[in-house]
Amino acid sequence: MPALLQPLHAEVLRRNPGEPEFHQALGEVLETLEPVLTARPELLEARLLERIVEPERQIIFRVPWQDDQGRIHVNRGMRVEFNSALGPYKGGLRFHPSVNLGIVKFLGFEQIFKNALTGLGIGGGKGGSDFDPRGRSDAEVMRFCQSFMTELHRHLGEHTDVPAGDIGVGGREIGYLFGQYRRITNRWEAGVLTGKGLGWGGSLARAEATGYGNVLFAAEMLKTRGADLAGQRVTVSGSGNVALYSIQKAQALGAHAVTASDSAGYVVDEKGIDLELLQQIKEVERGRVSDYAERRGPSARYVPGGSVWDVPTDVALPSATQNELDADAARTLVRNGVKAVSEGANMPTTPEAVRVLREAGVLFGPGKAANAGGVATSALEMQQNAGREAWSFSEVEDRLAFIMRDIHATVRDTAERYGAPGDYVLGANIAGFERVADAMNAQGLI
Ligand code: NDP
Ligand code: 2IT
Repeated sequence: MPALLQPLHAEVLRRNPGEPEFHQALGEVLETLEPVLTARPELLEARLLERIVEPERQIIFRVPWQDDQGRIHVNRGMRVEFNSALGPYKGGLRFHPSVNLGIVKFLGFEQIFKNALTGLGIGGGKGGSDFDPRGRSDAEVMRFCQSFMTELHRHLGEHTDVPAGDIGVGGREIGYLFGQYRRITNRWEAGVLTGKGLGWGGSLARAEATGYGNVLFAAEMLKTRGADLAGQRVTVSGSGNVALYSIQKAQALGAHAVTASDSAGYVVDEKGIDLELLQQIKEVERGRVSDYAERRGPSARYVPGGSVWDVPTDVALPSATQNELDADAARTLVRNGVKAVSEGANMPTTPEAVRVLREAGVLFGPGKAANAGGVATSALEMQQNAGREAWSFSEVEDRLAFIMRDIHATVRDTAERYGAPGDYVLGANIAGFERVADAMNAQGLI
């Protein structure tokens, strides 16, 4: 940590005890900001960073609900409204038993800079609950979502705070949440949530956008070294929204996507993942990657437990969860000749692993830049809702591709301008920070 930022760092740790993921996300950003604070003392003087690290508002609430047997459960709901200098708070909701305030804060903090990088006028926020949807019936998930929204609705609005999906929150959950918001408010306010169904205000290509965007980002990185994604071997972790559409786009661009995983294990399929089969199992049956291996035949091998990063690859796309790729995994990837790692998930690579990759000269795309296609397309959904329009798939996809190329160029140029060519982490953090800090500075002491 640069000496200049040590007091601030210590103060944030003191004020947010027991939140290791938030500390990690904060540390990763602070470590890269010295060059911009030195070059632009007005930002230091205005204590912009001290203000940005403190959420504008944090909401924590009780979510009582009844299961199918009539038993009563109580979960905790959260929304951290981190920064609205550039637009309404924007960011997903995560339903997973591991969710706590520190995790929501880390995600909300990352979201500020990610959303700034899209250039689309969205602030940063994140929310969720420690509710575990695994094994719950549709009726139980609906009752939970209705109870969750019964409290959260008063904090939302198309100009105030606009949630979307994240781990454990997909089209089904957004539907139940939207229905309850509409009942309570008596407003058909499409722009209050994104990731909606296509028949009622959703955008074509939103479901695909995060995975597609990350693959486009990886392709842009490879291009800077004269390489093409076509023909490369690609490994993907996870088997949810981001993973599935990363596999689809990688295959469409001529790469060989050979893995998927979940929290129980991974599958490696030397013939390439059969996406139709995996989608049927994951999206329709809500099954596991072990089911895929069973049904796919001899080309697929299921490895229970274990690390998907043991599989040799050219391009690795971690797309499951935070800290899933550690220093050992990074060393294995390097030993196997990996060329690029691009983060579909938020903070999947540990700081030590990032160092290992950087020292080995591996291209590394941080999630703030690489997975920004999802939230960017959420902003395009809001734009369509505001104009009561529905754009074609190719229109949305073309805009997404333009945005991803623009983010890549911005991040690269920023890294170069601040004396660290090729450092996408520094470039993304500084470019995002400057946009937010400049807006806050212009808006007075906020
Ligand atoms: P999904 O719920 O659709 O899928 C999550 C996947 O990750 C599942 O395969 C799940 O396996 C696995 N996973 C989740 N938690 C763990 C864990 N603790 N250990 C191992 N595996 C785990 O979520 P998404 O695909 O939407 O999100 C994946 C990542 O991408 C997250 O980091 C999210 O924040 C990030 N992201 C998502 C965006 C979006 O638009 N959806 C946008 C940008 C980033 P299992 O079923 O076994 O839990
Ligand atoms: O991490 C993320 O960027 C998301 N989960 C998507 C957020 C959004 O509002 O679309």
